[in-house]
Amino acid sequence: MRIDIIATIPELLDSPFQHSILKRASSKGVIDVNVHDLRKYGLGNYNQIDDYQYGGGAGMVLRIEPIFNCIEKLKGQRAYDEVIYMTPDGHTFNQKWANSFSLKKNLIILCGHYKGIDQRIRDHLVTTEISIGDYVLSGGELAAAVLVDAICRLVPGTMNDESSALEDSFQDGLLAPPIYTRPAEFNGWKVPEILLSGHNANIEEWREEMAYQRTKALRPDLLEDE
Ligand code: 6GU
Repeated sequence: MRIDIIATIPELLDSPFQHSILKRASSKGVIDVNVHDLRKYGLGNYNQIDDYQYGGGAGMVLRIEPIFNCIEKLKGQRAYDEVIYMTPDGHTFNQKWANSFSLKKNLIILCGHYKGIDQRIRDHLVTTEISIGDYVLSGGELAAAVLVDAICRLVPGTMNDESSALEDSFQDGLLAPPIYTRPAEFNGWKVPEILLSGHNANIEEWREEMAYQRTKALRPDLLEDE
């Protein structure tokens, strides 16, 4: 899988992609993440990427040409499944979106900044608009890092323990059950007896029940959704 991220502050993505799962994924060659600095496609001597809005109003708007040129260049090199625009007014990202994107081959993720981007980019170049929640970030880069992390860990070959992605909260529509490690007792706080029993079938049943109870208590909306 290849992901091309178009960013106005590419430095914001350095740290996330040099660590953890994403680093492992790219060093294994399973996932190839490329960050493109929009300013390299800027106009004139000052590499201008933004401008005042027509009709007045505070805040600068990203211009069409640099984004168009960057996307066209990429599209000239390979076919893309999606051009995703990160924006607070997009579809709210969740595990279903992550699953669906993880099945794609080539993705472009466009990060906005300032007031936003010229609407014509959204109308003609973007295929899907995604938000990571109901709050406003100053740019799309951190949101893109969240998206890429959630997607990458679903691509086979990126996780050490393949089955663990399947056991995540949300993957089956439920929150994950509680987990424990040694010691079996600390400060008088005990690990549930059943986990020490060695009865795998009973343990599995207990985990399913706990996942259900937790979901019912903390996120009843997940049970109503289906
Ligand atoms: Cl994708 N972008 C920005 N700027 N703010 C957000 C967001 C995205 N998702 C939630 N807030």
